[in-house]
Amino acid sequence: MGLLTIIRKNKAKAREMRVLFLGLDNAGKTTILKRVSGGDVTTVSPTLGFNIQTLVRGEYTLNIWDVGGQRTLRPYWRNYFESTDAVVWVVDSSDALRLGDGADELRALLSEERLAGATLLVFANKQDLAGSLSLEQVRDALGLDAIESHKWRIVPCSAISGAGLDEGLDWVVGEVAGRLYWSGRATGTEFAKVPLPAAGGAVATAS
Ligand SMILES: Nc1nc2c(ncn2[C@@H]2O[C@H](COP(=O)(O)OP(=O)(O)OP(=O)(O)O)[C@@H](O)[C@H]2O)c(=O)[nH]1
Ligand SMILES: [Mg+2]
Repeated sequence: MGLLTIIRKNKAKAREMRVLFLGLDNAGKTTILKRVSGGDVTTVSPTLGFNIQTLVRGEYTLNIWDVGGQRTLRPYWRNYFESTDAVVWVVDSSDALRLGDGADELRALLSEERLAGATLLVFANKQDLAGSLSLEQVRDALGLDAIESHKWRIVPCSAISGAGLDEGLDWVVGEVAGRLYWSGRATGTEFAKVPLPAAGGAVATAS
C-alpha cells in the first residue's frame, strides 16, 4: 500500500482536513480564526511564527495552520505545504495599495507542486470598513478568473462582525469532503464504504 493511500485512509477514519491560512500581514487571518472559535478579537497581535487551531465543523475536524504573513516570514510558508487540503487566502480589502503584492504571492503559491490538489478559498476580509474594495474588485485584482489549476471561490467577510465566515468555511469543508470522503472519487472505490452524510448535513451545520 502506498504512503498516499495510508494517509488518505487514516484521514478518512478521522475525517480530518488540513487547512492553511495564508495572506499578507495584517490581512486578518488570526482574527478570523479567533472569531470563528469564539475568542476575543480585540486582543490579536501579529503572528511571528504560526498558530494551530482545531475547529470542528459538522462531522469534520479542521486542523488549521495560521502562518504569519510579514515579508520576512513568507519564505517559511513552504514549510507548511505538505498534505494541505485547502488554502484560505485572506485579503485586507481596505488595503488597495498592497493588493498587487498579494496577487504576486498568491500566484507563486498556486504554482507550488505540493499545493496542486488543494482547494482555494479567498476571503475578501474587512468588508465592514468604509471604502473597502468589493468582492469583484478583489477578484479582478487577484486575477482569480484566470485560475484553472485549483477549485476556487471568493467570499466577502468581516472578522469583526463575523459576516461571511461560516459561508466560506462551509464551502471549504464541502469541497474537501466531496473530494476526499464522500464518493470515493479520489481513489476509485477506496472510500465507497465511508457512509455518505445525510443530505446537506455535513456542510450546512456550523458547529
Ligand atoms: N475593521 C476590521 N479590522 C480587522 C478585520 N480583521 C482583522 N482586522 C484587524 O486587522 C489587524 C490585523 O489582524 P490579524 O488577524 O493580526 O492579521 P494577520 O493576517 O493574522 O496578520 P499576521 O499575523 O501579521 O500575518 C488587527 O488590528 C485586526 O483587529 C476586519 O474584518 N475588520
Ligand atoms: Mg496572524
